[in-house]
Amino acid sequence: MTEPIRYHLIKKEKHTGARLGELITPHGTFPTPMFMPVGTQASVKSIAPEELDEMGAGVILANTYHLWLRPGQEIVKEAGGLHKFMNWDKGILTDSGGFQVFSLAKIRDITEEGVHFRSHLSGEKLFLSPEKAIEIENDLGPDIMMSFDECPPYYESYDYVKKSIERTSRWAERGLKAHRNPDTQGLFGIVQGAGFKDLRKQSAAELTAMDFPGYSIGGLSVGESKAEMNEMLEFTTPLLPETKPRYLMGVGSPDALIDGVIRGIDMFDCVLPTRIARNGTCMTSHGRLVVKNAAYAHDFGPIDDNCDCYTCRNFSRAYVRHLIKADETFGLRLTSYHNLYFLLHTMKQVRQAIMDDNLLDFRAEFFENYG
Ligand code: PRF
Ligand code: ZN
Repeated sequence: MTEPIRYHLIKKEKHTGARLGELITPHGTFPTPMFMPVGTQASVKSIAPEELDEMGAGVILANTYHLWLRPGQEIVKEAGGLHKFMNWDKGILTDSGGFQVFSLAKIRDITEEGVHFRSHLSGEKLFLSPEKAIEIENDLGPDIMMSFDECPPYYESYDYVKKSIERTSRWAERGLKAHRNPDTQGLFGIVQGAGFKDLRKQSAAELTAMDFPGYSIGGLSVGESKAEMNEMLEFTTPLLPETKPRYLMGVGSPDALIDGVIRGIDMFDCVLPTRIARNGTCMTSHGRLVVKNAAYAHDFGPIDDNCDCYTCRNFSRAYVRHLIKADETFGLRLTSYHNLYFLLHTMKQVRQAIMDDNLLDFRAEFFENYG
């Protein structure tokens, strides 16, 4: 079998667990560590594919759950798959829907077979199983697909989490069997285990035995402290094979990205940069800036004086603030563009710091400025 997804480790940073590498996919190669912008409904909200390309996003994320409900995977398949449907010819990764069902849908019943729930759109009764999630992901056609998992709350009981990870392992196995395109789409396993190290270890052992082309770490950034997340990462990444990519799901604050990279993570995704952008908040080299605030009404400088993105090169804080206050959609386009550019650019600096073996110095300087 030819592996659709290959990870190439270029070098390890001297003083940390950070890895510089690249991920080779059927739709191009992207450098790692990488942040993946989220395009839940086959669109990174307000940003065109051409713009994602120019800011250096080699891979984006879409959601099985949302696209299954609307427009339905049959329509995406009829279009020739997600890449053609949305006119994006670089990497695409889809989440399996499990996490979205748990966070969005109502009245759910988790059984060995799968999850019963009601659509958050229509209220209709639906059922998602490992086989169904994989069938939808096969139809959507991303380069990387996620296994169907359960993400238990971080402070759930030991007994529940143990049952949950064992079921997630059985679901991963069922997903592997149901996967129809293993030569063109890489399926990742998802390590769970909440805050229990021995369960994280068991989950990693069961999943790595199934030999996935990549591994995600799920169940983090769900309400625990940053220190707890970092401790769990430090424990978990060494349990994963060196030769495969490691993806930390749903993490997107710049400080957490850097701390994840230091602990051996290669890929991240999060709605954070685009979500806060729509609400008038920017990530900058001096920390978060609420450009919507009255303080910027007369400020004709750029959002971030260290940023050379389209927004910062051409528009002032006062103008962007005005657009957002006036509900002009161009305003949220400008802040979304800047925030994505900022994270992608930060990751580029992180890769350079790994190359130069000075990631800890980079971290210290970044944290001092970011606050
Ligand atoms: N599982 C899946 N998707 C996810 C998560 C998870 O645990 C998280 C947790 N941070 C975000 N997205 N399938
Ligand atoms: Zn900018």
